Amino acid sequence: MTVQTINTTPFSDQKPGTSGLRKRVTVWQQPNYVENYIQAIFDSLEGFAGQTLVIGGDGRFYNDVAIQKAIRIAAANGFGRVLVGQGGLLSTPAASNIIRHYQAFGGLVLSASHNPGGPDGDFGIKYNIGNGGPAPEKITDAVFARSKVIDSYKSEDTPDIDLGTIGTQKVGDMTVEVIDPVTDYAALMQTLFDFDAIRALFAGGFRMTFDAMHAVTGPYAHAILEGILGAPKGTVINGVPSPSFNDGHPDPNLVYCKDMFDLLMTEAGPDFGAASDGDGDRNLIIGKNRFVTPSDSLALLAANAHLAPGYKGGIAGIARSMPTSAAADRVAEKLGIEMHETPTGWKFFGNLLDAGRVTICGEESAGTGSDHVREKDGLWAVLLWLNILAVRKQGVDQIVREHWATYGRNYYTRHDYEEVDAAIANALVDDLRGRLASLPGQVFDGLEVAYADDFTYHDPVDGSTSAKQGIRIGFTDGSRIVLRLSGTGTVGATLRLYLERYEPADGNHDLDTQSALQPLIELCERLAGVKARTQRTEPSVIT
Ligand code: VG1
Ligand code: CO
Repeated sequence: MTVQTINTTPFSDQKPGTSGLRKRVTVWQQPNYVENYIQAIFDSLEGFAGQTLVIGGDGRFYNDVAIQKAIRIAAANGFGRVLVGQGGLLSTPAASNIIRHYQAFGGLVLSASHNPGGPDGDFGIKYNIGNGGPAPEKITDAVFARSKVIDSYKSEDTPDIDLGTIGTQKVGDMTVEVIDPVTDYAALMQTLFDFDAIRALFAGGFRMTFDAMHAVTGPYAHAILEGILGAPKGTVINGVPSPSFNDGHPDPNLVYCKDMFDLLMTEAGPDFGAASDGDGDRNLIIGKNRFVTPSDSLALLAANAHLAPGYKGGIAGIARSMPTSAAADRVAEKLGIEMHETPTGWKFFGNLLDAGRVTICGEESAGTGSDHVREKDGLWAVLLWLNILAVRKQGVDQIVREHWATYGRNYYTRHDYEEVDAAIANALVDDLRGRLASLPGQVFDGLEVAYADDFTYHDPVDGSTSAKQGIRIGFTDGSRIVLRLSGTGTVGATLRLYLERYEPADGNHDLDTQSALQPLIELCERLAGVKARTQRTEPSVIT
């Protein structure tokens, strides 16, 4: 077996977005596209000779092909060992755990997360560093720069390795270990949560449905919920990973999990419903007659985390992405702990977690996690909810209501306009940005603008700065409009509008969310003109 150096020409579009490089499968299938990108990653790193690389993905179409390429390139570049999940599977949080647990140099996480898969769907590759978290911008910028000038890549000339059998194989001088994707993750969960209490909850007749959406969490949920915790067979639905997600859209929201939501709104349905996305890092939480918004879930988990053994000493601080509602801020204030607002994307939480300044992090996009790994973690959120339900012996609805009665309620919604013409979307954002300075002090329908800016993040740990992270328009009553462009889409541009209004602890917590936010939705249209400029009559998705 020999190392080959193969000439290539660069691609101009390998710029990592919010979470790695995501493209249509057909883009990845271009000759050398995968190879160039992986070599550009390795060229941007130093000191990995003889070290361990973790590789795994969500099992979507092209996962197997890309993994074989990644192994050959890793061997040729001098990695000493690759740890890869059996069948090429590792959920994103499990991959983060494996990197940390085995002190790997880093990892390649192959996923396009909640985007549809299959030959006409999306695929993605993300590099994670030794702390288990997504590479910071310093590295992703270097990868993009390298990808634009790359002229060769290295690959070991070797047949495909067998990903189906657990055990050790050799590729050139490198060892490849195929490991069980679930074992280490399940062991970690047992250190954090009171499994006896959750087992007793299920034994007492508590019923839940977990929708794995034909994606990577199936094996994890089967093993942990139905296996270790004794939930009845059938608790996990759509639990066999499929390369096309059964032609579905593995995004756990009220659009794609509508059937489960409807079931939870009936007396005959289960007590608790949950779901996770393609790569297992997102979570959807629904109680009987109560959908919990991700922003509220973050606040609730932070307020109740001490009920789980892993957090019984209390939490050091909370971080949320900028567009996430301020519900968690009120919890941090009450607990007297640090609160941080970061740009969208989990990579911005890594430094705060490493420095021990925050324990729990979350995003409005159904991502919640803690310092146990450096990714958001769908099943972790579900298990923490189960632990809290088991200890408090109350239903989700009651817990949510008590929370609002203590902290007030942040009515919150996100309106997405997908596949918008990129030129129109960019012009819209640029125009609004140009008018921001004139907004503070102006009053619109009784709402006075308190501040208007384009969010710039100053990382308090490493001093780095990230500018242009989304437009925020805040009002004196605590309401807020946020507008930003998605960094994970693969076709055209996606405009996200985030709307929030605070209702105090003694206020009305029973309004319909869309009606409660209607004045802000109208004001947003007046200020930004999204519908007018995109010629759309309504958002593609409302969450
Ligand atoms: C979206 C979400 C963001 C999340 C990212 C990756 O990014 O808004 O909160 O971190 O997806 O999640 P954007 O740039 O499209 O808004 V995942 O589960 O797709 O890895
Ligand atoms: Co995801």
